[in-house]
Amino acid sequence: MPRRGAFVVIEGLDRSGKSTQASNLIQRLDDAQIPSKLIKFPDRSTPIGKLIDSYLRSETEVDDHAIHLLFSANRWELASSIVKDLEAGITVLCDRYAFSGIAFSASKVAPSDAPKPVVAEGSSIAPTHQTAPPLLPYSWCRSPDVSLPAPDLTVFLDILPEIASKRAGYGNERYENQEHQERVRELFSRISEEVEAEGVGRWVVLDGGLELKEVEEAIWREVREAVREGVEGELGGV
Ligand code: T5A
Ligand code: NA
Repeated sequence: MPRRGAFVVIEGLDRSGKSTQASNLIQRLDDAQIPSKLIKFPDRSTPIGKLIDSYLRSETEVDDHAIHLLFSANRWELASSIVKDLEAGITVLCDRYAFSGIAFSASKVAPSDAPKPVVAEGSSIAPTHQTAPPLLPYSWCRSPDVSLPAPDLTVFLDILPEIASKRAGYGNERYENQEHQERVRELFSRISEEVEAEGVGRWVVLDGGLELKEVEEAIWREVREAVREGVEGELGGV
């Protein structure tokens, strides 16, 4: 039986550079003659993925619970082929995964509940912001992805929403506004703590605001390591 491949996930806010870095990384793995495959979630090519695509472009309205379950189902559609590839010795690189699923859904608030400054007009006191209640409970958002194959390494490209918002193509899709992205960033931080506590692979935070080449080098250092380590261990579950 061949040594299994490493399961590597790239996560981050919208426009943090995930897809750019994922394709550079596949090239590097190729050059290093490490058999690898790139997948991306949402996979917009399947029937479920087409519905998700239409939702993200705001062409279709879907209940928040239902769309969350569809994002998860879109991962389950590919779960057995991910395991098969890993067992065949292929390193699987995944552009977004279950962590995006949790962070983007659990950060939703009703439009009317978006935080507003709470201070009387004309006051000299700096405004504070009320924390709006989430639309979907965090634990509910986690459950549909439980027991999906767990990554050996998750690279989180950290970027300030304000910087990401200045990058090309920002604002075209549903969640691309700074307030939502701020809440998503906080949730990713909570998820990273849980991943570490539960030992669901390694979670590495890299600065996605650096120059493209610098980010690429930093990712390569981590992935080279994971390719060496990952193949030794058993594949766990999310
Ligand atoms: N979602 C996703 C859920 O709600 N639930 C889920 O379960 C999942 C999986 C679409 C949305 O779906 C949500 C999250 C999202 O809101 P997507 O299809 O991954 O998710 O979105 P995309 O539009 O494909 O990708 P992103 O917007 O996230 O962008 P990327 O891939 O992070 O960024 P990239 O590489 O395309 O780069 C963006 C621009 O920045 C430049 C690039 O050249 C490009 O122009 N750039 C840099 N510029 C300067 N310095 C750097 N270091 C740069 N890196 C990239
Ligand atoms: Na992308």
